[in-house]
Amino acid sequence: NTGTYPGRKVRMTEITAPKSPVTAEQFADEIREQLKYTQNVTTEQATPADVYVAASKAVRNHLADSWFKTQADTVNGNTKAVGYLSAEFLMGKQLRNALLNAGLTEQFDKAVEALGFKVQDVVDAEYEPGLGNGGLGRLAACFIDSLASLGVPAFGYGIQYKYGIFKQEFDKDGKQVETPDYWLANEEPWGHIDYNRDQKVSFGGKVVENADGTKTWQPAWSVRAVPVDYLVPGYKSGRVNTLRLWSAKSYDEFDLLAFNRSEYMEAVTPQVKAENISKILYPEDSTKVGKELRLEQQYFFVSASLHDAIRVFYPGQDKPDLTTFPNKIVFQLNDTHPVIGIPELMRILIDEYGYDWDTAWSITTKTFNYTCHTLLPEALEVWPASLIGELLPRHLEIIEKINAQFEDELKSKGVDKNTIKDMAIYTGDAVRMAYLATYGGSHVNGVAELHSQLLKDVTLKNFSDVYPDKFTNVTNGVTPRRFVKLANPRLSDLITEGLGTDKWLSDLEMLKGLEPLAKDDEFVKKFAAVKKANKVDFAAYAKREYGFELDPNTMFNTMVKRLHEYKRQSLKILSVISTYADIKSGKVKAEDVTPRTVFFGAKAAPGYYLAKMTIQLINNVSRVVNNDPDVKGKLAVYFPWNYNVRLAQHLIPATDLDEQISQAGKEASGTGNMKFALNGAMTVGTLDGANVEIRERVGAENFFLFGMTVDEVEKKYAEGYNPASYYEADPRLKHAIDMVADGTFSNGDRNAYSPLVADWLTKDWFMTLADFSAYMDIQSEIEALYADELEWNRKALLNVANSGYFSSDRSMEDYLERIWHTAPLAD
Ligand code: H2P
Repeated sequence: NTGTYPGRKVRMTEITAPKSPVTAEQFADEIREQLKYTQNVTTEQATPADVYVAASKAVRNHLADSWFKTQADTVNGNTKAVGYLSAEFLMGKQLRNALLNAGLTEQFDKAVEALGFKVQDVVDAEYEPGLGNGGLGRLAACFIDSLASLGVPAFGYGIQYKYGIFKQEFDKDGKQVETPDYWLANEEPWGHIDYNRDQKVSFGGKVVENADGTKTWQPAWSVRAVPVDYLVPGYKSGRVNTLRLWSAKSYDEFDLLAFNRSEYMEAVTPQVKAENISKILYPEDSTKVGKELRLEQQYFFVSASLHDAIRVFYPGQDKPDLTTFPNKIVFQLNDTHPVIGIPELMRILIDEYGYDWDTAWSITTKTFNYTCHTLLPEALEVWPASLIGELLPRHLEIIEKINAQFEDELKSKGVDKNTIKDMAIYTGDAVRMAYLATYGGSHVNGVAELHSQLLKDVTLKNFSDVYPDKFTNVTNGVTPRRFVKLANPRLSDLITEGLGTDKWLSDLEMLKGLEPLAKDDEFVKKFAAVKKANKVDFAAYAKREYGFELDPNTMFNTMVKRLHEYKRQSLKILSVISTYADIKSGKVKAEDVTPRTVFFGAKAAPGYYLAKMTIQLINNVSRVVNNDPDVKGKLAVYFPWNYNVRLAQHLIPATDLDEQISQAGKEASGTGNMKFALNGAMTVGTLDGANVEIRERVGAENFFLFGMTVDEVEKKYAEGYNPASYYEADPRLKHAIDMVADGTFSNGDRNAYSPLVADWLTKDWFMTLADFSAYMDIQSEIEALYADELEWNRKALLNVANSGYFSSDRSMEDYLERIWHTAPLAD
């Protein structure tokens, strides 16, 4: 059923932010005051960075009353709150978003000018916090934005890493170099450290049995979890929620005895050990190193958050009735990272509050739900039991008991012995966190229809057979405030003009109203002009930030996402090489070439060898292609380093063609695909993740589909996949791979990429080679359409008109209805 959609299920609390809470003059005064009394500089002495801090604090002050009121209503109201437990929140810059939601954008712009500064300089002074790896962390940020905008009481709970995702640079050979991202080097005006709401989190030690049979955990060491609060202002909802990120501090700052013995390093060991916990965000794929620290991080933020929720909802109560806990707050486990929360809540209830096992279990299962974000088995965390035993001995006991209860339950349901063994949460050696989450919570969801189906059919099949009602789907979404309104003001204005209202920003399905305008050539031309102007803007940005010389008259073709083999950046770069060869050899006539600028943006996990080599290859293809006069004006390749939310906000609105080319059955959802469609890019993609739903909604004729389906992929694995046969069969592919192997992109060094080439020809687990021909073939279709500017833009506009479903507001409504069973606060 595509084409007709139910209207909003949850009505947004239409509290419009006061039209003009202050005038520009008043806001300028507020900035002056902040400069004077908190920054302690005069307006004359102030730098743009000072003004940025002062303005940010002034905006924060404007949101304070709504924040307090929301907190009070959250605790006192009878609406259940949502706790979103996530190891990552990739927030992006805060100032513009806060201004938008506080209704202060214009006042800010005018005030800054009046103070004698350039708006751009002030906004640029904000340093983006990189507290996430990619889509998973950015999704969490979109979700909390939507919850606040819907007026749903919610807490984001996570970690305030001192170092976010590494800063990416490229060396002279095009290799990725990682440097620490010390984002807190300068004053950070958004997070408020609340030392008085701290929590103690303990580790190690042993469990002793008391005379009455109860257990006492005697931990070996503890750290202090200090919350840093970020405001999460809703758009026109009058609500401001809280993102509470925990920072680890030591209880023993300093060992004075050791210091007095001149053992200066030893003296600070406990401090270093404690503070290491929130030191750095783990790159998702590095599974080998630092397992212990990663588990410490997970337990640290989850334990602090659960205790915090009890503090918030039962203020000042020594013996709260925690059987009501699931009526106060429902916790969403964002992937397996916070799943240790299940045994932790059991421990809190039993050991700290004296509940019996069955009561504790009933509370716990009602409290948690689990979202899975992957189909790659290696991304479902499995912890060595020995590690859990060492770090969290009481939790290991509880997990064992949960597992025993689970086995009994399966037996009583008639599940056979072997299946029970396959389903073990605790294998004796290891703990499978995804299984623990599935059994220990009420619902499990995937993040797109296809993904949720594959979870049921493959990844968690046994569980879905036994507990079919637990499984559901919630397709991901993105916030239109950041990714359309802030990122693409020109398009936003045009949409508002087309619809005659700006209400679409809180009811994105209204974009459907643009559909008839796709028949109006004048409107389509305006739409095309918006894209063109965005490309010109991006060219200026790329010149300023990266020194690139871009030609906005070429097609802008973009692939941005974490670097991973399954996402298949290799497929894109091989096709670029093939096109390069064809243009250079004259196989394609100059007049038949569609001039293109190809952009890559991607970070590779520091320990991921082939991903890093792919980056090196892309950079060197870029170097060779961009310096070759034979293809000048026809093909260019750019890899702006350090892809982040800020760059996304500039690049997405300027893109004509977006690449979503993962192997079918591997990308859980994708959210970049949604951002591009909403910003009027066409997509070339496989039938994978949310691509399937995007294509369904925008129409097959407005989407460039290619490649194998999930079933075809499975069949090929079963038959035995031989990548070399594809290399032999398609001369374009053979030529492209040969060029990588013969030193064309490594100054003649034939060994530079041999591991990559060997992998392609002998393994190619994600079947890049098998999809290459289909990918090349669809390019001619793409180019034919691009030649017809009006038609291209008509289709791109239809993408915008039919992508309203992909708002994270809609995702939140689905979670509310299918999983959380709660609603916005009453006014
Ligand atoms: C992951 C998945 C994406 C999904 C996203 C949010 C882990 O993000 O792979 O398919 O859209 O979570 O659910 P990413 O690959 O971008 O790190």
